[in-house]
Amino acid sequence: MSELEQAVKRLGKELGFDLVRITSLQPFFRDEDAALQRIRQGLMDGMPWFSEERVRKAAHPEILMPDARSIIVLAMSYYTREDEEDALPGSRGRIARYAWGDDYHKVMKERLHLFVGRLSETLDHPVKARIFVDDGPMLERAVAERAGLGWFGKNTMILTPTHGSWIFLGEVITDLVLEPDKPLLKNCGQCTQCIDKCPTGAIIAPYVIDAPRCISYLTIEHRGPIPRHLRPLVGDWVFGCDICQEVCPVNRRAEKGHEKAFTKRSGFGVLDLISILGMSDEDFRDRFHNSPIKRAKRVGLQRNACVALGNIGNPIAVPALTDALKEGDSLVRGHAAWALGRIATWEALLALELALAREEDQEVREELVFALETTAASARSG
Ligand code: B12
Ligand code: SF4
Ligand code: SF4
Repeated sequence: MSELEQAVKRLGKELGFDLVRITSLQPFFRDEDAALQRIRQGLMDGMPWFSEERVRKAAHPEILMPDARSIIVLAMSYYTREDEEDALPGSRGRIARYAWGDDYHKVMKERLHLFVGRLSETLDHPVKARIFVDDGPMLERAVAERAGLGWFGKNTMILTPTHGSWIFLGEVITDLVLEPDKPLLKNCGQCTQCIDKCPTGAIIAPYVIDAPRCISYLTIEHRGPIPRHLRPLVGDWVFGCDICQEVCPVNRRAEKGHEKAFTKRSGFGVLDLISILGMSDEDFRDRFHNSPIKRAKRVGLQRNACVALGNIGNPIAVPALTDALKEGDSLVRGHAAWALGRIATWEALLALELALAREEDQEVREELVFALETTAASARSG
């Protein structure tokens, strides 16, 4: 490694990145084929922005910046300290760890701009660069794998020897001529923990996710109703899912991260779902300002809260769900009906009957009828 690569890596570390590696602009043929195949097989359905055109650009990074010579890939750990949680027992919804702190897009992008600026100062000439953090045509995990930052786990996460998979990735495409690092020759061996423990069976083969079945997709990206057959499998997750990372043995020895922006905000590890149901748009904006959770939007998070409350099954949630059935948006009313049907106390059934008498939206009526019919059927069989 020459002085230039050493300077690049030193600077990245000084700015708080935990891992810094380099790769070339060679095309990513295997990943291009895999991604195109996923799209064609419907495994990326619901994310129209993940298009064939985007994959082609991403797999041939020279298109992104014609005079580029290298890609620097930088990672930051978000595996930070955990605190006690204070949500009410019986109404706790889980948030994926990556969303416990500030929005990583902003934090990483600002830091990467600083990195490029400092690099130009250090080298005493302007460095040409384009920056990516989960927001453009870049196959970020393929880049990280080839740069030797980590290896592909069977859950499709990049696993790093030091920080496990609890990392965010960012890339700088640059005109600097840098010596590429070598890929790590590691893999998961015989382990299949993530595949076995995924509640929805979304990891349909090693290195292949059926995104429309993944709880992370369902609770963050998906708009509209959550397919009914998947709702019971979502458990108490209301934003993202960490199961295939929590069960991963590589993550058991992961070092903690140091980035303050990613430390958990108070009440963000688990959310109190009853208070979520009563939120206005303004409350939502205030509470989730500069948080990844804002991506779900108020209605999406309330929909998710209903599903989780239905799965938790605690009658403590019945009054809040009954209010949501009266006052929520139609998407929320439909999911509140489903949740009340699962809880199925007499108060819940009464709320469903009363709602059916006044509800005009056809889809919500259908949810109400379904909830009442399934509770009646289970009462008969019980
Ligand atoms: C779309 C997307 C999603 C979708 C689809 C997930 C998916 N697997 O594609 C959804 C919404 C479900 C999602 C969920 C999550 N995501 Co996401 N997501 C992305 C995004 C924007 C694109 C990913 C992509 O290109 N998918 C296309 C498919 C085809 O790629 P792939 O699944 O990685 O599969 C590769 C392998 O199969 C490989 N391959 C093919 N054949 C073979 C054979 C062998 C032997 C091997 C080893 C590999 C291999 O080729 C494929 C292409 O590279 C990236 C950011 C980016 N621009 O890259 C973030 C990104 C991947 N997500 C990230 C995170 C943190 C998550 C979540 C953990 C969030 C959460 N806690 O809820 C979950 C994890 C779910 C999971 N197990 O993947 C991080 C991952 C960091 C890491 N350590 O890997 C990224 C990189 C964002 C970032 N900048 O940090 N995500
Ligand atoms: S994030 Fe959850 S649902 Fe998605 S693949 Fe991993 S374990 Fe399965
Ligand atoms: S759980 Fe096992 S198979 Fe899955 S990513 Fe981790 S090491 Fe690989």
